[in-house]
Amino acid sequence: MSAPSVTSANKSAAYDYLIKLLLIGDSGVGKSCLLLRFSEDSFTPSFITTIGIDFKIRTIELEGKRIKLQIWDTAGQERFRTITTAYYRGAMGILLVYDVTDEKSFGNIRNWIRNIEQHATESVNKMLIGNKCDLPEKKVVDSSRGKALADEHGIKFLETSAKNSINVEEAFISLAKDIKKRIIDNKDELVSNPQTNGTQNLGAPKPKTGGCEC
Ligand SMILES: Nc1nc2c(ncn2[C@@H]2O[C@H](COP(=O)(O)OP(=O)(O)OP(=O)(O)O)[C@@H](O)[C@H]2O)c(=O)[nH]1
Ligand SMILES: [Mg+2]
Repeated sequence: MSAPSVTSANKSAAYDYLIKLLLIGDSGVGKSCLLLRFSEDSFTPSFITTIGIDFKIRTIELEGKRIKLQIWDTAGQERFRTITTAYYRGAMGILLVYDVTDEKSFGNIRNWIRNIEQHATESVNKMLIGNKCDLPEKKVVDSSRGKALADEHGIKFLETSAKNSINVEEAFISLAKDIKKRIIDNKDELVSNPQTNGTQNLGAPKPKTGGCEC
């Protein structure tokens, strides 16, 4: 009988903090592709629309701490709205995604912001993402308009390409950094891993072990 190489206790101790992020925006803007690029560094040109909700995990290191990012990918389609809005409350950060080649998806960002105001916690960190910047010939939403909308709401803005891997790391990591700063300063909702030596337990629930420990 061979001994297990990694116990579940060891696995759960492999990070110091858990940060929960959420991707929202119209169907087809590239939310799932952004997440696939960030979590597995891959891209697929075929469109497989998300049914309800999905998530992926990636652990990063920030200032000497291992941060486990649990990233929830919502379906943009209207028919899943009840399911997807139920996930807003648990999010510490939200990426609002539009497609730079699709005017309507940009116009709808105001509706998505309203949804956040109604369903997320007030302090949630937000970031505006204009995806598909690898298609300059099809671009209809000028960068200055994205920047102006983000400034209006006091949030960060980046144009990305899941296809060509432009600014994808930057977007997720910049948002994670802002959340780490906000929550460690306020010492409220950040989920610390009680099995990691030397990490403050900030009083949040112990993360589950097994199943999705990647
Ligand atoms: N050119 C280009 N195409 C992209 C990019 N990101 C996504 N796409 C394409 O856009 C289509 C939709 O991408 P998805 O990631 O499935 O869109 P989504 O926002 O998750 O859509 P829903 O799950 O329906 O909400 C797919 O055909 C992708 O290949 C990008 O950065 N550049
Ligand atoms: Mg999707």
